[in-house]
Amino acid sequence: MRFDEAYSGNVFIGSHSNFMESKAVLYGMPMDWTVSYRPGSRFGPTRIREVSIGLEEYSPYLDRELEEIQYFDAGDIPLPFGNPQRSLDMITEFVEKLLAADKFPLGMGGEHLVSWPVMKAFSEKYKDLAIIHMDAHTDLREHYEGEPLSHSTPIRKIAEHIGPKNVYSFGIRSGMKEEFEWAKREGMHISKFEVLEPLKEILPTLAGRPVYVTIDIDVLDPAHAPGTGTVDAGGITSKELLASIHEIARSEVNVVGADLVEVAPIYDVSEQTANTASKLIREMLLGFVK
Ligand SMILES: [Mn+2]
Repeated sequence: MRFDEAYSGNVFIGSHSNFMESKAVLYGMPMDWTVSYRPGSRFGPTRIREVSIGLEEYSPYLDRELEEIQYFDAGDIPLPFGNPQRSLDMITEFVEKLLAADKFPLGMGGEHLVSWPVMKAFSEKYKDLAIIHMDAHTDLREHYEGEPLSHSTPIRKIAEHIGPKNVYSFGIRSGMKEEFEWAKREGMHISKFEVLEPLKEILPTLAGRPVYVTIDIDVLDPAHAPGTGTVDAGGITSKELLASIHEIARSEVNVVGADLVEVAPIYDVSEQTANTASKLIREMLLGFVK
């Protein structure tokens, strides 16, 4: 499995050519085999890279350029179609190598289930890990129609693995009553509907801790990001999501890794979703990689 050779295909703008010299590694997890509604997120990473050509390498928000952080685009993990367990095992193996090499992993989904093996690998390296999760959906199901490997279960899995009190969800506006009740009973933080304001209150309590940030593009309102599998009205603006990333970047938390998932380009002929995602990836690189 490739992880340290220069990727010969389409790469994200400003990618450094040398793995060894790079602090951060961008990688794709093109999997959508367990989605409950519309598939298509397997094509997210490729399209996010392609449209990144339209971005500037400089961020006026952070006054920083991609050149300053030296990141390496490793391409996509070649996941086997229709085999979720084998796919998750391959993701685990890949991320463990990046963590062993002391790289900052920045992942692109794919459906949200891909974040589960990634967060689990981080929890083995960082004992005091906390999760910041932005999403329209709770993702706290134990299973979907009897299937525990589902894109509606990753947050439940990591919450049970590291303890629900270490997981902080923001922007949530959809889920079963039982999921919200489980979170409340277990002491897991859920901010309904809003992201930026509750984040400002929570971040100081996480100062100094290793934090993994997982962002589902559907935290955005469908008006801002229609290109996703499970759209849900009433979300935040892209301006608020950018401000939230910058709030985390400027805080005292130690961001150790992150991902952006569920971009499904085929549902958005304007390509606004992929273009927004590529800007979010740039800001995550510039904000989170120190
Ligand atoms: Mn999700």
